[in-house]
Amino acid sequence: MTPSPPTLATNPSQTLPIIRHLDAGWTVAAVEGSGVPAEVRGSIVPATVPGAVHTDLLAAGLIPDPYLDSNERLLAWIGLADWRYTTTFVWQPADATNTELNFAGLDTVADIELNGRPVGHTRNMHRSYRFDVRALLHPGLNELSVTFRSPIRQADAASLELGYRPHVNHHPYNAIRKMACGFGWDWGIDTSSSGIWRPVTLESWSTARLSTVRPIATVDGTDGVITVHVDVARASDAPVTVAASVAGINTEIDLAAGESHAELSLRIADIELWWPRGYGEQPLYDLEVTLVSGHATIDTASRRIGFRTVEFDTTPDAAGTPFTIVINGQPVFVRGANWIPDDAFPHRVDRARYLDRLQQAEFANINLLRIWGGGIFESDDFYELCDERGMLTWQDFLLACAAYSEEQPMWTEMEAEAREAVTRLASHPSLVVLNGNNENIWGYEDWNWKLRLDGKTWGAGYYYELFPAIVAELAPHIGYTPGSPFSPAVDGDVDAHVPNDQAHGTMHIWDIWNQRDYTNYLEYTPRFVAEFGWQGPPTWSTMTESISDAPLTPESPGMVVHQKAALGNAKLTDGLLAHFALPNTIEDWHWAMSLNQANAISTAIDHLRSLQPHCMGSIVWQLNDCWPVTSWAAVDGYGRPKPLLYALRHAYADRLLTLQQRDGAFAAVAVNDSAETWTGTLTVHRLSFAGEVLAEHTQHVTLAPRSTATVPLPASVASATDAAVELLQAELSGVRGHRFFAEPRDTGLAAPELETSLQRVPGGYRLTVTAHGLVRDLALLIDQVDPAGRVSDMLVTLLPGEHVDFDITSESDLTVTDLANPLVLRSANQLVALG
Ligand code: BMA
Repeated sequence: MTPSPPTLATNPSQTLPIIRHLDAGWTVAAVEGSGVPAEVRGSIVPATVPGAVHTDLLAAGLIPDPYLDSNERLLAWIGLADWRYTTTFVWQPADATNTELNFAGLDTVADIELNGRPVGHTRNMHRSYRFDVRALLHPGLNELSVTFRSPIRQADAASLELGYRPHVNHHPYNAIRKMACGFGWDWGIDTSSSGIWRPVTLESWSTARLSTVRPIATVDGTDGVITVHVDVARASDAPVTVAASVAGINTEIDLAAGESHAELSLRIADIELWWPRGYGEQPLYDLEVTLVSGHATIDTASRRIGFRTVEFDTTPDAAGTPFTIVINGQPVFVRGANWIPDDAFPHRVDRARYLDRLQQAEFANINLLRIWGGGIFESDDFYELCDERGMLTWQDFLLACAAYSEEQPMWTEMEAEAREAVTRLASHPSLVVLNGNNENIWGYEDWNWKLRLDGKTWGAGYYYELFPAIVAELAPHIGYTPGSPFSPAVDGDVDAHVPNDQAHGTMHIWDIWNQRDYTNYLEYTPRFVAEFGWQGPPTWSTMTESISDAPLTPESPGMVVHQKAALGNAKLTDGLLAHFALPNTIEDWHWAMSLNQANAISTAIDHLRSLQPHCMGSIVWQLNDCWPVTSWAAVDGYGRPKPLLYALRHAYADRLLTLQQRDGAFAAVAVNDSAETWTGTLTVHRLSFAGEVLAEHTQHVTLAPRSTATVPLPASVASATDAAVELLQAELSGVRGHRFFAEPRDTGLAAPELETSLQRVPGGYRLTVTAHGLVRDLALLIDQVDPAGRVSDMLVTLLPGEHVDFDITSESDLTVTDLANPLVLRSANQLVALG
């Protein structure tokens, strides 16, 4: 089927640029690739723009869903083929003197032709490309084609041209400017896809147009100062005027013939500051920029800006070098999560999906998302939503876990993409950190890269020279750090301490999970942790919707395709055994690994928060997934919350009460990360599993806003008589913290005795669960009975006689029998009673 071409009318009387979306009528066909199967070879397939070849072939019924079973392997031929996208459109010459084709994103190595004549060649997914095509267009029907070269072959060829450099995973993603995780990652499907991943437009204009608009909003006393940097593309020497307005303040600058840059300055008195969520409001100001020729407005642009200051406090102290993000003079403890592309085919992530994911982050009390460097510079939709909601953002430059050539053509590509991204993102008040790379400095120093590089460049010029210079020039109001992790050098001596030094700057903790049990998080006393994580499977419904193995086991064929981490299953098992016995059914395995993931991360976060202000950041790896997979994520690849999301919600709550070892005994640590004072009587009970109070300590405590209090406990409370059947419970104005004296498998947790009652409420149900014995980490795995269902809480510990209400959002008909099913209503007790 060849769709009929759309007719594009032009309007000569219009003086604004005429922007036409070339999103219709596209087809795609394989043009080269010996592995292309017969049913695809020769087929002309309707294509979606923006899109990707995989999703086009899927929509045409020519391939199965790459996310299911072992289909990833079956579809490996796609990345080895060349693909041509073609469309036609009707065009008539208008008064406009200039007509340009604007590609917002091409993935990746592409040749563009218009009416059979070359327009351009592109090699960078992270840039946009604009071509003057006026001379190539003709009245009537025009044909546009974009031919993508196999990204695998292109990356391989480039790796030979540039010279081998170390990288993780199986393809040399560091030789080509394509989203690194698109070639597969330790949580990512290898699609090696191609496509027109962002919109294509045909833009006609005369005289001049706005080419970049970059507002820099700063704070001067109680005033806001905005400097708007505007670049104008010109078709003629006619004088033009650039005008800017915000909050009723206007200014303008005339540009004479030959001038193409304007810098407009506006001062607004008594501005309201933009604050991160949890610290205040997010007032945004509308900035309008217009380009005027004579009396006509010939172009406009708008941005929503906010006023905030950002500093990193890295002043050395007695313990080393902190890394504290300070917003408007207020130090912020970062309760963060790392963010990866939310779909392996990123064009599928629309604004509604970003919003859904951000709401889940907010549910988990997260205040910062770090956009990791193996993915993309996130979209305007993402950043606009973060601005509106006070979600701080940290954007990595797109270099991850690899060494990178600093020679041409790489240097020019890096510079071009960095300049474009920083220019685009500079207006967003949520963006507070720009970061040179993910783990490359660490890798260079500690992963034997120096030997393998044998003197070749590895990226230092980007992290220490190019990127900081670009940030200083284009976005001086955003902080810059050369890497994550990054331990700053003492007095410029780069050898003064090793990278990933917990006493200095940011660190990643990965020996826990890869080699050691999660209780070892407690050995660390870091200043800021930008990555740490623990794996768990996706939710049950996501796992079983995407994998149809029979029998389904952790190592059945589909399951191993959906476990990408090196020795992932062995690490899951090793990491479980200190806490629970390894179950023998897939249902119990799934619950045990999900719970262990949640417990590992709670252990880390409770500890890190109890160390503040020595430690001022915790960015968990990772919030989201890009397809259904066993991974470190809190939200799975189909958008469903894993138990970990609830653990984050508890551990990242404004007010946290936790029991930690201090000087060889348990102490209660209260963390008040709210703007209000927290005061009351702290009660700590040593309890038997039967609920008897064996010892008690009470103390009045007052915590100032953003402060921590440590209350040592007397030995009568802090030490158990029988560790197997006792626990500590701390309580302060309704906030609780629990600590068991022994690992679950070494305790006498009995099979859960639960009583349930169900009530219909608007939008769903309320399930009330009453415990007749101690129940640890009670969880309602709602997705097992309603894959679209959501529940208000999980991982609740109840003493005998206590109850909890689970509020369920669901449109399904559910019964109390469905919900009380022991495969749905889960607890740690079930895993102990097992073995
Ligand atoms: C770090 C991240 C990712 C990776 C994660 C889990 O290295 O930066 O590259 O997915 O660990 O291994």
